Amino acid sequence: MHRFVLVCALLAAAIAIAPAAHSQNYRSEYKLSTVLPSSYPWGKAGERWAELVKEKTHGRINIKMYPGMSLVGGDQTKEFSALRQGVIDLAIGSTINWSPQVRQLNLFSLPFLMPDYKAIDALTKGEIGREIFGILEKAGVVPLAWGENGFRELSNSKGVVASPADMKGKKFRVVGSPIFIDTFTALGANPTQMSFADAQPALSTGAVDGQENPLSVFVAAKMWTLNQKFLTLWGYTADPLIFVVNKEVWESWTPADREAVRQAAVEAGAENVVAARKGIAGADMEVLKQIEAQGVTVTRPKPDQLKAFQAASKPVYDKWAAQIGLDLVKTAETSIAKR
Ligand code: X2X
Repeated sequence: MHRFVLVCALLAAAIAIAPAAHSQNYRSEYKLSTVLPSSYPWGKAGERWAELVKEKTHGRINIKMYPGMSLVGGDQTKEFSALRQGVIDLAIGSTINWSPQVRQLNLFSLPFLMPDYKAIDALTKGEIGREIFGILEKAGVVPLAWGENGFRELSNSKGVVASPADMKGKKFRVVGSPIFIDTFTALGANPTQMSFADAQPALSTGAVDGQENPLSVFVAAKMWTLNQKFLTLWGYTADPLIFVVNKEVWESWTPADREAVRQAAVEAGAENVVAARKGIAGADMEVLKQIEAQGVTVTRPKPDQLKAFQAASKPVYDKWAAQIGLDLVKTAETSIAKR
């Protein structure tokens, strides 16, 4: 009887001190990786996530943002591995930059898969969104929410690009998944892969003629100052962003704090999608007007010109659909058709 009372008392004491002991194990700072700083919607999303987490956990979880890939020596393609290894605690990453480790993320880089914003939403908010989160969990990270970098538009210093013939002989900086090398090669251009940090001096000196990035990035980087005077709105791919946490870090938090971090990611992600689309779609064309006011020639390929880009890149679509997984690609195509 005595022993039973003692055990009960010890258990009660253990339960009473458990949450306190747990949050004492929290680190004083958690490192959040992003490619772009807070002058871009992407970095702004990082700041918001940190701010909302601080608020919702009453300061128990303190996140510091490290933009510019400073935690991985500037190499965007190493972010996912660093996140898995715990060099990075949290990240808001582009599907493109994680594609070298998670081949299914190349889905979003299939040329001309997503014709409009509803198509992006049909993927991220539907069955594909859930499947991709399942794949990321299996890869050892905890995905929480979707954000957006955006439709990637083409710019260059040499002249108007309205059809694949105009791509010939032009050198383009492309991002870190090999599918981009394949696409630009199929379109007749000269692609070369480099980080975003290296792209800016390369454009400025003319080592490369052009690049592709969302308009929110084009504007915030003032790409017209990097000789980018010709812009083609072809919307050939779009990269969503994904909010994730390292698994061990996640498991070190109390269930209530995990929920707070998830909620904060969902809120910051929703705000991020709105910011990424602002001024480039629908009735509000403010960002495009700003770009044109800088003397940039904006070209909108006609339907038959878009078809020519699509036809030229079709072999790349088919090759990569097989690598991504035909079932996943079929599900995506069906979701988009039903949007
Ligand atoms: O490197 C790029 O072009 C950027 C900033 O868009 C990505 O990280 C995918």
